[in-house]
Amino acid sequence: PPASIPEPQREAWLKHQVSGFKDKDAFETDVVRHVETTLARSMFNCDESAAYAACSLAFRDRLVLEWNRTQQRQTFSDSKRVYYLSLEFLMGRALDNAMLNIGQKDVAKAGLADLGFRIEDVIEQEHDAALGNGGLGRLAACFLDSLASLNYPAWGYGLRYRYGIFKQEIIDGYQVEVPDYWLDFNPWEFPRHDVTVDIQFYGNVHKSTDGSGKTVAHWEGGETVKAVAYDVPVPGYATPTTNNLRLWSSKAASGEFDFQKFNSGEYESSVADQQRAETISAVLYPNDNLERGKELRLKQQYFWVAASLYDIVRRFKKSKRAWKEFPDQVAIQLNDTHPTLAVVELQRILVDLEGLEWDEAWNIVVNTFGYTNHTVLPEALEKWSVGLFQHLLPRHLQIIYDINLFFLQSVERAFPNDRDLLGRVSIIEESQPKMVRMAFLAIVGSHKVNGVAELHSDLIKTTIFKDFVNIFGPDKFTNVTNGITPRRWLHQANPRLSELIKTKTGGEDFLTDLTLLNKIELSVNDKDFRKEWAEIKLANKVRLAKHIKASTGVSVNPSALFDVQVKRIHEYKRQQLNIFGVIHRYLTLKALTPDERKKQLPRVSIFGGKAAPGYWMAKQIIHLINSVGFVVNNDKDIGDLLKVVFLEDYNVSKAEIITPASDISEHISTAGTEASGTSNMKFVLNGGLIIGTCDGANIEITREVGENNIFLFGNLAEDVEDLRHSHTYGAHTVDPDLAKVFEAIESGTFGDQQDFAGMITAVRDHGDYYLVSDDFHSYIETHAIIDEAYRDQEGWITKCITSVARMGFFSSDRCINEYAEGIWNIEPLPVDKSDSGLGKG
Ligand code: Z2T
Repeated sequence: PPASIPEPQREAWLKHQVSGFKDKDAFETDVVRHVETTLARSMFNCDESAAYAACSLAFRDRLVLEWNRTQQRQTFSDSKRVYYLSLEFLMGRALDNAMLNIGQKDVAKAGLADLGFRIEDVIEQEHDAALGNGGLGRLAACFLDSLASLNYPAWGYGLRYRYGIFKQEIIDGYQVEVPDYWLDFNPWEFPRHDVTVDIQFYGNVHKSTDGSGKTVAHWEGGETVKAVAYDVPVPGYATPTTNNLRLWSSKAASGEFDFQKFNSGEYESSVADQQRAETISAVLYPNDNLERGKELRLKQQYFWVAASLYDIVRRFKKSKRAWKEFPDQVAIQLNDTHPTLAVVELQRILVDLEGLEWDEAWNIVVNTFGYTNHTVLPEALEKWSVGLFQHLLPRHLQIIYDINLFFLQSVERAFPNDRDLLGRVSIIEESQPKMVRMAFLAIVGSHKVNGVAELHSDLIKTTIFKDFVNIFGPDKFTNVTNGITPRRWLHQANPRLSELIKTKTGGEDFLTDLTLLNKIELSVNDKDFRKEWAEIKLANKVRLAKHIKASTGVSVNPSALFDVQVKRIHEYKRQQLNIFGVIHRYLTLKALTPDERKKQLPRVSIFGGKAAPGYWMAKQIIHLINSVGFVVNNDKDIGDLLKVVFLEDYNVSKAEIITPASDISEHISTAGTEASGTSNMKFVLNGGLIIGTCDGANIEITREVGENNIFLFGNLAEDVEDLRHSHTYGAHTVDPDLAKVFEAIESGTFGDQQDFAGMITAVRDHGDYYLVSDDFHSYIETHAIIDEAYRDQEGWITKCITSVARMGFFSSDRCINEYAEGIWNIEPLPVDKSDSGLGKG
């Protein structure tokens, strides 16, 4: 039972309760105290990293107060909570976000200045929390920000990886991976050594009959690993609500190591047990849109899911409600299929451990879960071999077989004599070896399935999940178009633009109601506004130019057109199309006379992104970009007309510098392959235009900003299949301009042509699966149109302002409200802001 302070002593508690910083003095007091006591240093030994540590601890003290209050409020109100299960949370830095969300960055800025520090330098000391690969993980982080900002009772559940996504170094033009050890000093997590769960693996199932003749399954033996909770506070913007992100860390069940083994001389094996346990949460799998079926990955998934469900069920049981009320108290969202075992685990808890009847339990399960699909790429759809399941999770395999049996029986009743259909929708794929199809399990175990942009949601209904739409009816399938948090991606990343917008929208309300952005369209012809707008973009480009110089040594002209493609490197995202286009531009410039060259528009092509360590083609693309940069950037004929840079180690904090500095960004996936994309939204929100295919959220961005304000090109999703077919069975000729690009590469212009042979043969000889050649002409033409549009600076600024004004739809707040209403059935928990211990400024 929780220990409560008796009434007579509570007055003393209230008197000393922590609150927001009254003023910068109060802030400084705390910083100095943390430097001198917590860190045991002094003013003679306080560098920027110590200032960061102390400043973070000072803010953390404030967060914790509201965090505790929020948890109390949510518990007492007994309201329904949503649990967002995600194997990835790409949080980035926490300090700047905490200062802005609490509304006390100004206080910190002034206070740090008094103490001898620039706030920007202090913020930069923080190591990104990079527990994710790309879009899926960053989406989870934006959702946490919106959930807290909108006062929804919500928890995130994830894994506390010791190593997040690797750090990328570029050495001689090649990617080199370096481990990302980020936990050296992390003030944002709170270990809860008292919150642990024992997780079982392997073993056997044995069945017995109870008194009433009912069969009961017992999962016995095997090995046990301990899950330890680490909690991270998630502050909302301009609200006291501070939600919780709970990350699980694995540890040997026996504690440090097994003393019995140790004492009996089995020292090595006792240490080995400990290491094997810790391996589970040791490292994030670095693949984006690819699943390789590794045992350790399945172990991670079960470890995290089982610990989270135990926690959720434990919390529910405290309420003493009937089991059938579980879905009225609990909504669980599956971020892709990674947590799908939760469906099976909850059924196991209810049937095996709590003794519910199968049907009653299953009803609870289905009403609890929602499943979000993030991709249609077949190589990314999770499948696990039945053999691996049998070995690692024998009881879960039995339950999956039962779920499948009852499901197929219901399909058989509704669609008699359709054997093909049964084979197509079976959760077990009858292949060699047999496989468990996790997406099908997630669909059957959830009451709603959603895609992440309109086109994507339509595609899943007509392709990979078509049969399920027939079986369950269309209402089970829905769309929730992704969004991004305007706090981090506008206010934090682009403070000057945020300030300017504030002057036209009447205050900061646009940061919590992004549709208010539409007010700036009234000022599109306001001279001063436009001038200020252009100055801000230039200042952001100057800042990026400095970063480029410092990190690559390349000087770029800030008034050139900045053309940016930063995202994970993947053939479907087509960085190869971009770099082939750059080579085409280079060859075109070279062929001009010096006089003609002078009339050309200067450009900087900026790339960034990580390749999965085992993705050979993606690494070749990185190498080609760097090789082209080396030649082009040192070509005296070219000068400032074209620069090509590859920015090392693209991550959330780099994105905060890059995004506000782009004129054009590239979102050029083969139509139908990018589920949504979210950086497209970030770039437009920051006053950049985009070149893109009719894919993912580009389509809805076009609908919102208008066709005149976006540069679309390329084939449509509906034509992709036929085009691929014609490559294989028709006469496939490479686009003539692209052929010239290949010639240049093959003649050694960018170094040893052997290094890039794979990229060329993929297009020329192996069916050009991603339609690089089919889209090349349209791509080049569209870039020429962009050059012309950019020459008209006034017209360009009009496009940018108009676009930003129309981006309100893409706030993750809108998106979270749609989930809350359409899928989770949860309500915000209102808070009295004056009741909070924090100020607002
Ligand atoms: C990922 O980042 C995405 C999808 C995945 O499917 C896996 C990963 Cl790691 C399993 C991305 C999509 O590619 C992107 O289009 C989308 O915007 C993002 O998820 C968030 O929905």
